Amino acid sequence: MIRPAASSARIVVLSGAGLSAESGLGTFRDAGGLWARYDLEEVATPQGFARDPALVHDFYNARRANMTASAPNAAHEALARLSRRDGVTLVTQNIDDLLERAGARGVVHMHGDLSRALCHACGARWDAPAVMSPEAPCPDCGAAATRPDVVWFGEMPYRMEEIETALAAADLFVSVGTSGTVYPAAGFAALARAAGARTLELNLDPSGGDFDEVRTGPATQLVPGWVD
Ligand code: BJW
Repeated sequence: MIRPAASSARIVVLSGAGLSAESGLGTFRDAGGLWARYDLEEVATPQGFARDPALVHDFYNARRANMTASAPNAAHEALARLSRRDGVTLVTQNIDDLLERAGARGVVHMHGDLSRALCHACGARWDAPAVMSPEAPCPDCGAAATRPDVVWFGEMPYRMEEIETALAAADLFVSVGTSGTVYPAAGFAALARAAGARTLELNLDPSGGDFDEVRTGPATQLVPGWVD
């Protein structure tokens, strides 16, 4: 059985929407998930944003309000405890701040951060207001091109070099609550395994990915059970 013991000194954890599901934030691809209710081409691509920025802002404003009203769960808290050990890298595809609010250190938000705004024109970043609108000017260049600081399809995920370095050095790779359908994150288990790491999946439903061990169940039970 894989545990985060001394033999697993360098650990990379990749989390997905399943980590925050029990905090009341929707997943994407489960029945009734976000992609059953919204067209991803319209709300999660640069082309969709160019066509209808107000619709995209509505989608993210609603999710920001949900995030603010939600609280970290036992799985976020367990990963926060883990993040205080040396050699641990927490990478998340989630754009919520629940890991940080649980006290996690150094979280790598590869798909961005719902709490931040980005200017599509000049690349400036700042704290997002509760409600963003297409008319709001960038505080740096004045362009009316502000967007949530999140990574859409066709865009380069953030901090890839750092993630690839951590994967190459990992003794253990753990995937928590992600369907493993979106690249490049979907390829991390295979990369870590090719570099010599053991791989473990903690998920409600197995993703069918490249794992030495798979444990099924809700994140709030599996993650504390593995960490502590
Ligand atoms: C529980 C649970 C509980 C539930 N407890 N578990 C072919 C055509 C076109 C494009 C491509 C192509 N092949 C590859 C691509 C590229 C594309 C891609 O992967 N497309 C695929 C869909 C095919 N990727 C990109 O475009 C990315 N960029 C890119 O590749 O750049 C080039 C590059 C290459 C190589 C290196 C570097 C760069 C960008 C992807 C951006 C994704 N953006 C989104 C939306 C923005 C953020 C947001 O709005 O939140 O990110 S899409 C959406 O999916 C979101 C998520 O982060 C991401 C992953 O979803 P996740 O987290 O896995 O959620 P679900 O819902 O899928 O799964 C939930 C899981 O939880 C399930 O397994 C449940 O069982 C589980 N669960 N309850 C435990 N209680």
